[in-house]
Amino acid sequence: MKADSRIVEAKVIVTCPARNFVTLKITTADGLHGIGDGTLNGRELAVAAYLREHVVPCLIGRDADRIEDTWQYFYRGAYWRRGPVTMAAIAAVDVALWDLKAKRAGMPLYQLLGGRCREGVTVYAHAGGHSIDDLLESVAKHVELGYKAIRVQAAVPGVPDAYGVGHGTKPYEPADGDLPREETWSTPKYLRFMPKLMDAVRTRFGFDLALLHDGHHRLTPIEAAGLGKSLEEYGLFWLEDATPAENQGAFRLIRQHTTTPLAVGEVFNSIFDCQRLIAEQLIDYIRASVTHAGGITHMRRIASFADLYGVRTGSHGATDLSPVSMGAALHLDLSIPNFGIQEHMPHAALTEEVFTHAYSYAQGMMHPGEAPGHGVEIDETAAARFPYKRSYLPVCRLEDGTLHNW
Ligand code: EZ4
Ligand code: CO
Repeated sequence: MKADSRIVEAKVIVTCPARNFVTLKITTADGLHGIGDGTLNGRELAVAAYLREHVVPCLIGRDADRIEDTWQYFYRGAYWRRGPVTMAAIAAVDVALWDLKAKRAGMPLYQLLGGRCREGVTVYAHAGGHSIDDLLESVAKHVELGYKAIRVQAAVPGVPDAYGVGHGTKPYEPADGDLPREETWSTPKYLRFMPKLMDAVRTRFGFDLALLHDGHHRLTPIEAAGLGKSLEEYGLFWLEDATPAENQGAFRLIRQHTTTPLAVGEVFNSIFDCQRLIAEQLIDYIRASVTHAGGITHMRRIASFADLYGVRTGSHGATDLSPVSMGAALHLDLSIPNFGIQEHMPHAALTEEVFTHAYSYAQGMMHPGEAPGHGVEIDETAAARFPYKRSYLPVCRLEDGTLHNW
């Protein structure tokens, strides 16, 4: 059949197999299709409407082969630039087009991106516990599964809702409320507890295991500096989201006080969110993701820029990014020189009923597989069985009731 890359259909699929996902499926005149993820946790329908009402009409008739031009069309052409909704919508288009182009070329996406730079993608898993002992068991389970890098989070004595710990025996999955759940937080209790936690993990597992920790934006810069300092002897792989980064200069203060490596950026949507952080070498890992930062096209730009300053990538890979996002991320991770690590939070079994994927995990590493495109497909019949369900992330308050960063 003669190649005809004109876009004839673009469909937005919203489905909730264990959690909500927004998927864009683009079909070309010669019958090929590509899919992209546009999921924005807790604000899913805003992206779906943005795509349906404002993006899809402009896609019909465009040449799917013109990926960069299409990116520019939706970024510059919209006049209103950046923002999480816009950039997730652009990402959905961009990843679908890269998927299509790689399928058309008959190669896995990483080949189209320049080929592999390494054997596989080192990933880190989440361990969590209601106590230090509980956490140690969770770490042990992940070590058994072959993980070489593990994020450790545990309940903090005296704090009802520490970040990163599941409810009851359920795994940690924060978007669980029909309305936002309210959590309570105490920074002083957390800061006193953290060295004890890390000490217990190092005592049991030694120093070969890479340990990561997520502060989830809850500290001020000076508190973050203190935490980094108090954890130096435990040799963390990174301290994540130590403080919010709207003010990029805030990281200078942390940097001046500690050699604990810093990672930030899972909520970033543009290269301009990390321009200073990278150029002034205030961070070590940039956590932007394919879905939330404008797709493969924009993530490649961020990664290349970061490479100039010795900053490596460590993309967000939570379950609120769909398997499509994970597939795309793994192709990018494999093909860029300054890859650092990839977050891996396995999806629920129900999610995997709707999304099939060529990527796989073994012995602490993932590989995107050799299927043409990014290797992830959506089963639309299965997707239709799981209608959208409104769910919010929690909000966080200090003990005196002040609204804080979740
Ligand atoms: O809490 O994606 O590092 N991972 C994280 C995530 C976030 C969720 C929020 O939706 O911080 O687990
Ligand atoms: Co995080």
